[in-house]
Amino acid sequence: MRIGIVCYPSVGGSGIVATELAAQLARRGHEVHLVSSAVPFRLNRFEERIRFHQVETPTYPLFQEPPYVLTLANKLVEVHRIAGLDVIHAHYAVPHATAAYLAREIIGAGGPRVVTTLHGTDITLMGADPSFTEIIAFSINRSDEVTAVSESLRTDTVTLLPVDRPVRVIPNFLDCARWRRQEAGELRRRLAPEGERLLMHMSNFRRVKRPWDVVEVFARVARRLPSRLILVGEGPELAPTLSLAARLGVRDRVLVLGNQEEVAPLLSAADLFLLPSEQESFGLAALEAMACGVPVVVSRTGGLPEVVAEGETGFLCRVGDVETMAERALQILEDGRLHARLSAAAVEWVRTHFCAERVVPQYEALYRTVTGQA
Ligand code: GMT
Repeated sequence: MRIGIVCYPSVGGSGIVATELAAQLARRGHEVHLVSSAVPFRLNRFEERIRFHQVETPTYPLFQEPPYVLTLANKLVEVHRIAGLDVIHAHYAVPHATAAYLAREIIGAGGPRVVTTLHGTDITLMGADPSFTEIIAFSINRSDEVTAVSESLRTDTVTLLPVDRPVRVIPNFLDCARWRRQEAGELRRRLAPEGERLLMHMSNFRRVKRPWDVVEVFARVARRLPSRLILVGEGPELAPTLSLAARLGVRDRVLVLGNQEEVAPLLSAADLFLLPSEQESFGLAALEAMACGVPVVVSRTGGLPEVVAEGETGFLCRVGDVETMAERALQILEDGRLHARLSAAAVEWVRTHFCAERVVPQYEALYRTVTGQA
């Protein structure tokens, strides 16, 4: 099939999943056209059969807001005229499914079908904002098929918005050949020269991630165990988080790495992963950690209970309950047998449920259904 994939290029789970889906589809023989405003963050390997199309949005002094949704729709029509797309797969309802809808209308009969995957922010954060409700619901309702990355997000979508289309759940996935524990002895020696325990957090440091809780948990752990905290990613809450670390007296034990492309080696050196988010429709970072054999302590919110097996691959705690999170973290870090059990189960859990070979065929089946080839 000829599939157009539309996603955000920036660091974030939706762009990562869309890019990995593009790679997996290309390897299965499909022709993939990735459409975005810049080369997506993880499109860092050459893949035959993936072509990237950049959306340029010229600005004119008269118009204050760049009309991205229009230039994206225009680009999708252009790509269709060149490639004859069977499907446009939009990752996010707004603005991507909106632009895909416009493109389909412009192309008219015999044009591509629109599949929309919901990733969370558009529903749980923007969906509740009256400035967006109507356009999000419209863009979902006019899609030919709609998927959500977790059962929790599916429920939120149909509860919060006037959606009349069925929403199927297709979970996020990883290329398990790449996402696995790697030999990390040398890296560990550098990151934890005194044999300290390594805790890690990775996010875009937005308020929804509650990175201050990471530091609160770490400070409690560090009082009992020699340990270090590795922070991967960047965002508006990073500086206040580091100020808090300084106030709590642990700043010198926090290593700030910024955005990193290759995180599997880093994760392989870690003992524990923390994700104390307020909301997380899926929590791809926790999945990546578990794939590398790292037990996780996460908040019980959104789709995380579907991603983390409580007591088997990590622990789920109430949002903001840093005391319990710290207790759970210490329990895992102080008990070698528990750590080994959780670590092995985490790898197995991801392999059984979240590898590309299991999930990508679900998208292919959906494309066949939506184009009448089932
Ligand atoms: O919240 C983020 O980190 C970014 C956001 C995105 O657009 O990539 O993530 C959302 O989609 C990811 C991929 O499906 C999910 O793993 C994240 O849980 C989801 N974020 C939220 O729900 C807040």
